[in-house]
Amino acid sequence: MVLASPNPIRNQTIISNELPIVDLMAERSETTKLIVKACEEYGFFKVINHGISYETIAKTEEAGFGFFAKPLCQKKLAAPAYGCKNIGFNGDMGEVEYLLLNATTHSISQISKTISSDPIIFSSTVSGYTEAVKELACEILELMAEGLGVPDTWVFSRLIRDTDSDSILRLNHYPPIINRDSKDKDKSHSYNYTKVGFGEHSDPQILTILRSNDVGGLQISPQHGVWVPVNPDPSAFYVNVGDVLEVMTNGRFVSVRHRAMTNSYKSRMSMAYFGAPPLNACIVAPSVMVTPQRPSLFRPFTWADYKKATYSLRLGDSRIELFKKC
Ligand code: GA4
Repeated sequence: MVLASPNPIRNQTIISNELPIVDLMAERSETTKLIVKACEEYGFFKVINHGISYETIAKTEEAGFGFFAKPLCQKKLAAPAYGCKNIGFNGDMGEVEYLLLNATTHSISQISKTISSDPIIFSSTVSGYTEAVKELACEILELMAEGLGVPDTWVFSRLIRDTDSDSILRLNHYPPIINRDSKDKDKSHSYNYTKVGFGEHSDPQILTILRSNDVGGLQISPQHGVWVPVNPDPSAFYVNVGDVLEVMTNGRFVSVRHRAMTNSYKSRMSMAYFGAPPLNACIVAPSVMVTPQRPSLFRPFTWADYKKATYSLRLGDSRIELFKKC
């Protein structure tokens, strides 16, 4: 069903659509097929029956909201892990504040001292969550390899299990746009008044495991100029293919472009785990992904090369293009 877009971002079609749902308790061969199809068509799916406890998720959400509720001057003490409105280093901005943490227990424990007055609790909560979503990412990557017929089913997950993996955890807080006490409330007649929280981009890493509270805002773009809103489901995880996985599947899986919009009245908080390789890992598709019908699309590179290119470009730029064979 195609709906006329009532939001202020013009010339874009908003499509309401059912996105793929993967049940991790379902029969394995069905699950692998469904995951492969979802990654080829959308680069995106929802996971239910994922096995991560409500408590693990709720405690981390609470720790995140607790931090974002602090006065700005206190939050700034956590810089550069904390940022407000700035995205990357090249002038991108959004209606978002965030915590960006290296996803290792040691690093989380160090940075927690600047984030929380109870760093031991904060650190054990966030590390527990990070370990749980990392395991989920590995399980999904192994199902993907199996579904693709790659004999070494650890070929993708090994990169994020590596102790030198460059994975990160990001908590994004999107404050509501309309402050009921201010003159902004005049805008409230426009029932979904919204702004871009985090602009259109693809994720550079291997796989992203995303969870948000019950406030919508995430949209994916399966085609240029088409946006599909993703219904919030705090009990589920959303998974998207990153650029490195697109390369490692020789273009079979798509690294979907997506963005996050703010909500008029409610705070949205998302927690994204970005599973990444070690800096020195060579990114190349396993041989079964390359056939005479599907010749190799990308030249080999290291994650350090890709990360450097990522940070030298703007948020919405396509980085993967730079690594295509001529
Ligand atoms: C998008 C995905 C992750 O949030 C992120 C972002 C990173 C950043 O905020 O520092 C980037 C962005 C993201 C891609 C392009 C570059 C780098 C901001 C930016 C302009 C942490 C990541 O790895 O890439």
